[in-house]
Amino acid sequence: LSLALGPTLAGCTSAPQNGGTVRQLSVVPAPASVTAGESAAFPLDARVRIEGDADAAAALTALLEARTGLELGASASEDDDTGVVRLDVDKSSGGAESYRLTADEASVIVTGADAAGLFYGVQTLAQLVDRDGDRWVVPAVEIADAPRFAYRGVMLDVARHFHPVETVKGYIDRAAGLKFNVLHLHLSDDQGWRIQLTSRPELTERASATSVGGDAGGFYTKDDYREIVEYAASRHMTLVPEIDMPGHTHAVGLAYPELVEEPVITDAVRATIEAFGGDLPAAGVPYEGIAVGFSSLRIHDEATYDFVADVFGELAAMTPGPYLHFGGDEAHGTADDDFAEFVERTSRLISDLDKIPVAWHEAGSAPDLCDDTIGQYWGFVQPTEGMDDKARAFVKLGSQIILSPADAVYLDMKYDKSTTLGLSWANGPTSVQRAYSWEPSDVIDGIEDDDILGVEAPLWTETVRSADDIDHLAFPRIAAAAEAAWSPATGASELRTWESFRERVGALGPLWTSLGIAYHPSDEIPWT
Ligand code: TNX
Repeated sequence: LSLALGPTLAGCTSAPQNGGTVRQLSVVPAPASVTAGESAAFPLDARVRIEGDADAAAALTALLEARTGLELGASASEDDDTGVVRLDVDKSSGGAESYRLTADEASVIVTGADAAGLFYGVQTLAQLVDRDGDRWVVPAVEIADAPRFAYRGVMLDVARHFHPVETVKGYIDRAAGLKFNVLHLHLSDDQGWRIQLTSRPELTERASATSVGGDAGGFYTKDDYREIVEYAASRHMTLVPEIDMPGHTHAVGLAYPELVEEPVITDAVRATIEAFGGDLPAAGVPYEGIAVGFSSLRIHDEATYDFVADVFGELAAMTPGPYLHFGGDEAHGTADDDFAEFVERTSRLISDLDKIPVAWHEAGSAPDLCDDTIGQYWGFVQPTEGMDDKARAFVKLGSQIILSPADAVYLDMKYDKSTTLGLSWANGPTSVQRAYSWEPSDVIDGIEDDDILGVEAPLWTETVRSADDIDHLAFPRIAAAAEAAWSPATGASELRTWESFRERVGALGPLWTSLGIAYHPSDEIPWT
């Protein structure tokens, strides 16, 4: 059902067409510029021809078929006087990943400055498709769009619960549709090691069988990993593998007991076990609980650095993208000096492999960190406990940070008290409105757009077992993270308000349903 919602994007009004009515132009993340066109809408039917770039045409055909059931071009003929969708790359048309989209009653023209830009234009086009009476249309519009940040990431924790290749591919499609361009995989944690390495076969042989709560584990073979890398690349996403160190390494001890310290049972560990149940971690026994901060690699043993060199050396060779993430979070079982020594050596080792090291913000406390290390901030939107100082340290090195403020973009938080899945440690549950209502340049004093590589939304999986669980927690909040990463800053566009966002997201319900996305039908959103 189409609804007239009055004024549309950026102060424009789209005229009702042919007696029907058209909703506001519902593009998420909000484009840099949108102007409603004067003409009637472009009618979408089986006679429409798609011309130009073959990859983009295939992506668009699949999306339109899912959304409308129409097989475009099925009854087109060359001399037909019917509409054309034209998809091209033109390097001179704008900056990296940008595109332009013009729709009028005769044609839809999408021009990307590169293949990624064209792909994003296609995603926008799929969102614009609407029902007008008994026909499908693309409303007349002119869009010029480009990303605010170069790095727009989602993270999936495949260590707490293992998620098979098909689920990862599904998440890549979902994220790419919202113009994310990085998939960060959290490949190891206390509960399991999830990536096969030829240099260290014992890791997956001995430390991958279980997950949180006694659920089955699993791991990616080297072929699986290649398949994920290639699938991500086909959706213009770069894979960033994370091996978390020196904490979060209990599973390493199942394969190599000589590399890890005895578990350190802090008060926080006890408190988590009291709240959520489970056994105390014990050396050599798979850990199936959700406490953090009890494990550590041995810092003063060269065998540890042989291990680190093998792991990242092999990962570097398997990973075409520029980044290797070495964790560094919550190493409460490691003394401060030891932590600094470890992250300094590991960051340098990764840099010597010609990769860019990435670490959670705690690594910023090390005075001699390799100066190209990217820091990933997971503190709150209003920083506490000096976490902002640690984030600023990366910028002082001359590097940049990725923003993942936990109380806004951690997709594993509950929506409200009644949500069955998810955690709530990050300032209580995270409503969709709270997930939306933050501005990247306001999080850390002294850090501006140039210091921010991008925004990433992590999904930790202590409570997340299936693809539907992922969808339920991610959608719709992932769309808020997409908007923080891609769209103009709050205040720089009329679209960047909660009111506009909730209307635009609400109109995406039918598209998401047609793509099989099991989104949470939050009552904060006016779904249509
Ligand atoms: C914190 S914040 C973690 C993860 C947990 C997550 C659960 C950070 C870098 N680490 O180990 O899975 O909270 O929300």
